[in-house]
Amino acid sequence: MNLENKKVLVVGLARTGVAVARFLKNQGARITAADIRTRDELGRYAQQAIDMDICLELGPHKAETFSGCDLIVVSPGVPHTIEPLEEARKAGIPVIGELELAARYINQPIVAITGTNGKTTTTSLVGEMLRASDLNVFVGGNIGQPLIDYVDSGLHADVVVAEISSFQLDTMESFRPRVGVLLNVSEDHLDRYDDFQQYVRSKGRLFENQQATDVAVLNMADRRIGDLEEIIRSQKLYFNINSDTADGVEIRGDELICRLPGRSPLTLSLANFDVKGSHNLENAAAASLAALAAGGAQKGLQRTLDTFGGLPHRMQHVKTINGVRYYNDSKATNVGAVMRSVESFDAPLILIMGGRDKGGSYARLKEPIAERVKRLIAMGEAGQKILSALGGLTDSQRAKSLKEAVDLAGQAAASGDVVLLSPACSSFDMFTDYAERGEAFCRAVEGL
Ligand code: UMA
Repeated sequence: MNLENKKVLVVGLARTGVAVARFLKNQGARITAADIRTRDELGRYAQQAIDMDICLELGPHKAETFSGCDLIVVSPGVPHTIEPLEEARKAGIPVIGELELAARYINQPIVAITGTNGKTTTTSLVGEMLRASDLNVFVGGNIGQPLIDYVDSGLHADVVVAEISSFQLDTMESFRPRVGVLLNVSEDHLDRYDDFQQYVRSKGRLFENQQATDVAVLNMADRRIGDLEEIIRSQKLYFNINSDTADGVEIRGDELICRLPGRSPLTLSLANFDVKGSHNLENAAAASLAALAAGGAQKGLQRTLDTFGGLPHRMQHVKTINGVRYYNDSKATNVGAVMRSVESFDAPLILIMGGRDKGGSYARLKEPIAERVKRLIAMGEAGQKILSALGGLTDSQRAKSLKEAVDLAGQAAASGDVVLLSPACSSFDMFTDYAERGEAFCRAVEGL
């Protein structure tokens, strides 16, 4: 792809947009970067673009800017259906996302991980397993560092491990992972998709360009994934298998039994795998399959399972105060994630939920809340909707801020209880992102 002197419009100027602009600049393209936010709102991103000496167009998008370029590269946070993009497509202008741009330049095998929940943990595990197998690995994508940074760096990893979101898949064309992992699909991002089916189809696009020599790692227990199977042409390996008739990984007690076609069965121990929740056993199983398929060695996988300590903001134990354990699960931004987290505890729970609603229903939480939650504290824009759906099932109350929610939880908790922040919502009504929300929770707990 020759970008020299091409007029390229970069839409969205946050982490992805800045990285794309930097790459395009190094390729000799003529760049305009457009973002609906103001310079003040964009902060350091606007400054980085100014330092690169590229043309900036901030505020409402202008149709003529979109129609007057050779190529448009969009960030994942920009809905691919906004009008100026639709108009540009009609005018024959190619519109691609950062993932597609990067994929066109990456010649190394890619292990791509998607799913509604567990992506970041699984991506980190695969990266660690391959590193512990003496491979040179780049880990990026939705996990934080855009893949285009890898391309721009000129580095040559043996394997690229990428966390991939549905938003990134919506704007791909030729992206073809050597190993694709689909962990699970449950309701999420219904503020961006017409319905759940559209979201599931978007996830299925991970396998769209795979060939018979590639590998698909799939969750056998997820019915929705079963619906996608017939469109997948690559070799299918399953986790959550419960018989030795399929190829893949069986979770048996604290062991993973891995059966890969043409290889002797191999056993990995989970005895020292210290990350809470049954969903994390699934993440470990999926990661092991993907790492083996990408050239990982048994020793490297085992060492990672023995030492992996989990990630911040995902079922992170913050502190125990007077026998009450406080957990930060700020990354649980949808109902499916909260269900798995709530089901991981046997102790009475005080659950803090809320933030910006994402358009789905909270009804699936009724049973676990009625069974396990002794008090529900709802906050943020979605607070009232959550209380209307779930408030009648247990003691419940509304908090004006996260700090107030933690104070109320601290007052209500008795020794042996667990206080869990697991919001089922995005953070954007009160914080920049889930990490800032999680840090605020930790500070509030420290202040108790
Ligand atoms: N914007 C426009 N026009 C629009 C809409 C938005 O200009 O019509 C602008 C916004 O004002 C904003 C920018 O576009 O400045 C949006 O950028 P972005 O949201 O893509 O932000 P990045 O910092 O580039 O972050 C993205 C991913 N964000 C999203 O998918 C929402 C990050 O995933 C990812 O880590 C990063 O690229 C690097 O690849 C975050 C995320 O929340 C963690 N992902 C979702 C999830 O995991 O559920 C999918």
